Amino acid sequence: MQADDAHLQTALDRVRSAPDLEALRALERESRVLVDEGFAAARQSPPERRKEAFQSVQRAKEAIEAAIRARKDEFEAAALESERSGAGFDPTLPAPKPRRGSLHPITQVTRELEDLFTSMGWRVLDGPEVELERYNFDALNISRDHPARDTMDTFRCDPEGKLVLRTHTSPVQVRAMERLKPPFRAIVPGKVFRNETVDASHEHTFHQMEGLCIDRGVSVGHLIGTMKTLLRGVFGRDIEVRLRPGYFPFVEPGFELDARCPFCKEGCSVCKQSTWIELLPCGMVHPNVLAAGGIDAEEWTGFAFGLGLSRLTMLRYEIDDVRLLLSGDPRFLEQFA
Ligand code: FA5
Repeated sequence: MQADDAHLQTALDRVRSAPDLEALRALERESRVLVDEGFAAARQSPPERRKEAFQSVQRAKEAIEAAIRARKDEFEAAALESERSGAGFDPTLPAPKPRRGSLHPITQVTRELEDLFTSMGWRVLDGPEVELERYNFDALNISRDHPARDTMDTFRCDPEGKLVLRTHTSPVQVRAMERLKPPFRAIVPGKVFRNETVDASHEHTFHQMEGLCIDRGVSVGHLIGTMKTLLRGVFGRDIEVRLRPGYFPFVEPGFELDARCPFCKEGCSVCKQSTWIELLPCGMVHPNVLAAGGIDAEEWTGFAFGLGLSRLTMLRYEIDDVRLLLSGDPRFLEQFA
């Protein structure tokens, strides 16, 4: 093919009148073959005419490419115009179904517990996730040299270590005492953070729910009764509990509360064949903590508990790896829709 060739004119006419994009693509392939043939013929021409022959094919090639580009632009403009004008749009077609999200299993358990506790006259409180060291440790009677304060366990937010990512929901105990007049009862669901080595049962970021009841004459009996009500709410039936001694500087006496395994009678993998599940630490509020919250320990007493919400959610839905909870994996989350 050459620029002055009648072939070129025909090719250009065909490109300009191509009926659609598909036909244009076929013409594009065809013209490439013709151009290649044109260059091959130019190579064979006598030396004195060769340069001119090459230039002529090159001009033809450029003319065809420009015509193809222009025709493509016309098709694109027409497609856009038809889309804008609404042609081909059928308003009677059903709309695509929106994908519905669902509540995260931890949120579901949290809301159930909030309903349960508010029905018993408890209030729901919140507290900061970035916490002052004073509330996270000092006001809770946790000594300066306690190992929990170590950076191995606690994420610190400033070089002086005055700000930490709260390691538990217990700091809200003291914040609540400062804000509310006794008697009061409150739960505090929320996220906590620990510099942990992560495995199937330990996360660096997990959920707890603090409980705090301050009144006159509060006893361990009130604590046990409240915990049994909590378990009945979560598992839908009465579940036996037992207390073992446990040490936390902010309660005295302190306990670990175990619940009878809700899944078996003789022992299973969830309860590690013991028929008991370690559920939550709890105890009677230490007088030093009441004092730190500005409450007269001579007049007022209280109990507190620190429920591992992530662990309870795992128990409730038989989830075997805590890391799934905050993985954000839709395949996991879709199961709770
Ligand atoms: C505490 O955090 C105390 N503040 C609880 C408390 C409150 C005691 C009030 C007395 C009175 P502990 O470190 O044991 O305690 O954590 C409480 C619960 O959080 C544990 O029983 C467990 O269920 C859960 N938990 C602890 N570490 C992790 C972790 N790395 N990943 C997931 N859950 C965890």
